[in-house]
Amino acid sequence: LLEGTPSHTIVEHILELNERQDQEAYRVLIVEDSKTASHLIRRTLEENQIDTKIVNDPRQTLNALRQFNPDLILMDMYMPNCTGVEAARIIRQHSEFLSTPIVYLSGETNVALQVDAMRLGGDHFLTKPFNPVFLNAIVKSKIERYRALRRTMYNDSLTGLLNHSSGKNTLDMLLSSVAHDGGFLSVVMMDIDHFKQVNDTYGHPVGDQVIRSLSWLLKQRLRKQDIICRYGGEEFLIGLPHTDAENAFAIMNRIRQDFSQIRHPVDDRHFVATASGGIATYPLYQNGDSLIKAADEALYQAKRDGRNRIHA
Ligand code: GH3
Ligand code: MG
Ligand code: MG
Ligand code: MG
Ligand code: MG
Repeated sequence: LLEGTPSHTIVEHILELNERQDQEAYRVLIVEDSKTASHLIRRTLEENQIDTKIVNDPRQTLNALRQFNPDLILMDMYMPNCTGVEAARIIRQHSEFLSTPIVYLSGETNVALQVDAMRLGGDHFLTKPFNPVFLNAIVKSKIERYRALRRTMYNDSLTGLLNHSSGKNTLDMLLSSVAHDGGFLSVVMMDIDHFKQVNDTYGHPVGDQVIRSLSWLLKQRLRKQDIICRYGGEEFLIGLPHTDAENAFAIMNRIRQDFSQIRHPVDDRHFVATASGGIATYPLYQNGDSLIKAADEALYQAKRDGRNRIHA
């Protein structure tokens, strides 16, 4: 019923997971068959700096979700081809849209029917004619909570980077997209050297600061389409699409060098820390797990070779 081509790009997905979403304008998808009503809603939201996309044919909803990646869906109830409730049920069958807020905006005033609609995946019910101030307030508060929820689900709280599981999932998605287009994908495991000593000597909070400084450097140096994940305590998983082993080595070796130059302050003195990395590249390794395993083995080779180095 609502099928279409998947075109929500992987880069947008990573961007959104990479926490940089917070500076972006809120996005609302308006599913509404009436052109007049949808434009009135659009004007109301855009006056509040909310970006909108309108879908007049509800069968285009999934396509629009993938392309526009909204923070919230405003859903009409009665439309030709497909009702709002049917559209909501189909949206909820797709795990990536399981928690996207759906707010009904309908002329339906029968409470029993409103409750029915809410049982099938709705988050709120507003009636037409709507109060613009109230509509904006509901939309903004739902989106704030949705973004906060996503952050706690997908991002690490110390660094803001992808957490372990979202990093792995994103790597798998990136891998299928690279496999589809053809090309390389390099996976890097990077780990801070003798980090236990850093903690033991300077204390855990200073150790945290060292972890933050490496994550900051990675964010500064890598591209927006790259995956940067805090894989474990002082261990980072990095995915570099369309990058062969040689280029991955050059990029990561530069970052390694620059990290070793950072002065970490303690009281009126400072110390330096180093990190090691291992690289494995698709298509030599074919899936996420074997790439991670091979990158981990390369990392341990770098450690055995004396640390503060990248092993490709
Ligand atoms: P190697 O060079 O072989 O990697 O040695 P290492 O000491 O870094 O390795 P090891 O895995 O033995 O120690 C990692 C330490 O990182 C142990 C753990 O207490 C510490 N750690 C893990 N997570 C955090 C964190 O979030 N903050 C801080 N400050 N320390 C952490
Ligand atoms: Mg209608
Ligand atoms: Mg270790
Ligand atoms: Mg370590
Ligand atoms: Mg470690």
